Amino acid sequence: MSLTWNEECSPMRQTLEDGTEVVRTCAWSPPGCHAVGCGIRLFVKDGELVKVEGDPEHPLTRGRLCPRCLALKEYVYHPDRLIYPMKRDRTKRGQNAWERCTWDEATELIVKKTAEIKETWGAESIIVYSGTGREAVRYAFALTSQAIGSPNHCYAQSGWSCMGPRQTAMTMLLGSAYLEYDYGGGLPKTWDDSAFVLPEYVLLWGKEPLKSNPDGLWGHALIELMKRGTKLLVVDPRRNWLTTRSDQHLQIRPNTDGALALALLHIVITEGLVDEEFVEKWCYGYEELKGRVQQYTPAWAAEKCGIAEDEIWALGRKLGYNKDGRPWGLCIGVATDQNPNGCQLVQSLVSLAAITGYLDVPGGTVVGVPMQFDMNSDSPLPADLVNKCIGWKEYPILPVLLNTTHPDLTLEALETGKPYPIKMAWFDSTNLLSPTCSAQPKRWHDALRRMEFVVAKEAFMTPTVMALADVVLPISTWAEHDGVVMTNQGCQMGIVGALNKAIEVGECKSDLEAFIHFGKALNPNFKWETAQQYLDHDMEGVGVTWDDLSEKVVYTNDIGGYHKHERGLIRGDGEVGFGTATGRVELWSLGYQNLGEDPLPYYEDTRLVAQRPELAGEYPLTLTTGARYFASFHSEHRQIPSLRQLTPDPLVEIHPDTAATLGIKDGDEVVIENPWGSIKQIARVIPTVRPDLVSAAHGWWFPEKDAEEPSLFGVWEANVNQLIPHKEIGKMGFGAPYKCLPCKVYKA
Ligand SMILES: Nc1nc2c(c(=O)[nH]1)N[C@H]1C(S)=C(S)[C@@H](COP(=O)(O)OP(=O)(O)OC[C@H]3O[C@@H](n4cnc5c(=O)[nH]c(N)nc54)[C@H](O)[C@@H]3O)O[C@H]1N2
Ligand SMILES: Nc1nc2c(c(=O)[nH]1)N[C@H]1C(S)=C(S)[C@@H](COP(=O)(O)OP(=O)(O)OC[C@H]3O[C@@H](n4cnc5c(=O)[nH]c(N)nc54)[C@H](O)[C@@H]3O)O[C@H]1N2
Ligand SMILES: [Mo]
Repeated sequence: MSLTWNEECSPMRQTLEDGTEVVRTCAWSPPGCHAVGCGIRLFVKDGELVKVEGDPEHPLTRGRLCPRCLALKEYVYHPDRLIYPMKRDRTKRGQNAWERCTWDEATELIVKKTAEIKETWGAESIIVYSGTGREAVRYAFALTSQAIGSPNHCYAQSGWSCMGPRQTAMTMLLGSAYLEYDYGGGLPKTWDDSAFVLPEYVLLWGKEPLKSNPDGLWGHALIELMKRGTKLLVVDPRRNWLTTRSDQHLQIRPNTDGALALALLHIVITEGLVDEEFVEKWCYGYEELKGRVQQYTPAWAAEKCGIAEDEIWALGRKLGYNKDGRPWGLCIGVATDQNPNGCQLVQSLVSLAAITGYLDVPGGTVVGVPMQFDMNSDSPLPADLVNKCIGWKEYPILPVLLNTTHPDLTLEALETGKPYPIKMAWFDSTNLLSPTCSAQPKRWHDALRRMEFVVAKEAFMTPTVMALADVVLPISTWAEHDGVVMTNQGCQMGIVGALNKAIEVGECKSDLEAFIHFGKALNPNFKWETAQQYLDHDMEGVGVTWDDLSEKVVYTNDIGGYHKHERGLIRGDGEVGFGTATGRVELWSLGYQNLGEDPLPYYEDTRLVAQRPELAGEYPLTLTTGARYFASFHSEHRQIPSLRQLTPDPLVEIHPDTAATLGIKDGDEVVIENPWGSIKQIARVIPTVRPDLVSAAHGWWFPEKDAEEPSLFGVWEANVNQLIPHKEIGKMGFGAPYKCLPCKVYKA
């Protein structure tokens, strides 16, 4: 690995003639975003943030910014922002009965209650909940084990349906961290670097990176490649800006992806479009895979996916190995996770990238190296306590991969008190009652209301905090604290950036500062003194100090370059090969077999309907949920005026023909209903969705509505996760049907 930086860049802090200070920094959270670390210039006058601009000197983002960063000022100084700690009597949960308190009072209360609960019920009766890859997540594991001393850290999305399936297939088949298409992210000159090869194609599957910049991938890089000639191949049941500019768009029925992926393997294998040398040298189980995919013909998949067979043949042939051609890169999104067949779908896609020979070559699919920093190791807990983590017995993949509880089994433990009673919750970056990190949010609500004690760290009063918390602690935005951001949380760290503190607001603390604060207060053996010390330790793996990073603002990092398997950079033991038992890409997966799964990929029809054929008549439409919007990050930003104005309502997209049959017009309020729930959203009649599909928004609550129970800011009105069943997941415990539900829609 080697880090580089541009020596000609402006200094981190500069003062303009009128006294305005300009601070160069990188963005993360709050407000929420994934770890891209876009380059920022903050303009500060007399201690107040006056302007936010993109930093033209950032090697990747080069001055471009999305509307959420541009609206930061509205967020920082919003009158509803939480800027002091507050507490509330337990009997008044759900009521607006908050009292301002000091950090000292809040800390004293938390220390006392935590000690009581640990003493009576054991440390395992405390669960820390966090959401998606915000900055909090980096410290939440440490908060759980090092400060609180509990083994139970929970990401509450049913079936761990974000990264669970993707990371399973990547780890089991390759023993690597995250895979991403190559845009030259870690090269000093990115896509214009001489070491980079322009991909012929990017296969974009269930991902819309322009809006989502997901998992630390800067979405706009795709446009740079397209400008230079890369063609897009897209698999998505909806049309969008990218699909209309693609070489091929396969607008399949939702959640038939697994069938399509198997048919693509069928094509490249039966037509001899594989890289024989790579397969021979680096793959395990090719003959078995070949045998398995014979049955999955393009004709069979065309029927399942509701598209023409020719389209599948054409796509398969473009993805085949071509020794005289340029590579293609794999770019897969959360839609590949959010179904019970997700582990099999991603297994097929990783196999496809491997056997066509474009794994870890310039312009192909970059293999992630295991992380260089420590996010959840360093746990001081004894093994017998760690092994109490909820769901580890039932789903042994959890300790191997994620070190968290199983989300669905966590809800069951809250409800039943089995395997042991759960008494305390700590919300550390999730608003799970709003339709985000939950399925069946009313069940979570009812179960969590029974906790003895609840702490939350938040930026705004949310439905979750209003309903459940006894103490809420204010957190600082990325403009208000020092920190580190590494693209893809360190799994594909092409960029390592500094968060440089520019302003201060109220009594807010960063997640890192709060971790250090509570570590010292709760654990007599806590080993960190200051945030700076922790950041320095965090940077050891990349070989610089925090001060150095802060001053340089951003480094590019070659993450070990290409062909890492040939150079001993993937395996923990430094040997060549992949990080699997056989040292090869396990197309026939020993890992899957050990975990009770079929070692080869297979296809299952959407179980919800296949096992309940009676549903098909009553609920004729398929519901997909949660496609991202520019103006919000999950449940955040609903109170930010310039962003809310871009998307004022929860919208459900319906095809004009379907809408006409149902007597629905654009802008009508409609009911979306299935056997698990019924909600209302606003119809957006638009030809971008398939006629058999409706696409509903997630993350909606209404900060302008009544805050108290039972309204909770109107959180139940448009709450699409009420329509998602509990524990309808894959065999290894991952993948739930967030993007493939039966439903009906009618005018409200
Ligand atoms: N129906 C449906 N539901 C979905 C999805 C879908 O596609 N469809 N997508 C799912 C996916 S992929 C995910 S990952 C989950 C995400 O779900 P979550 O990550 O749980 O999202 P939020 O509920 O928005 O919770 C985040 C809360 O943390 C606060 N916050 C923001 N930044 C920080 C920070 O840095 N520190 C702290 N302490 N707090 C912070 C915010 O104010 C907000 O209230 O949602 C899932 N929910
Ligand atoms: N602005 C913004 N950015 C975000 C977030 C946010 O809330 N707002 N959330 C963050 C999080 S946690 C995540 S996980 C990422 C997710 O970001 P992405 O991985 O880009 O995923 P989505 O935007 O949910 O959906 C991408 C596409 O999947 C399609 N899709 C729906 N159902 C199916 C299906 O069955 N098959 C296929 N092939 N495609 C389908 C949708 O039509 C949509 O175009 O975004 C992150 N970034
Ligand atoms: Mo996610």
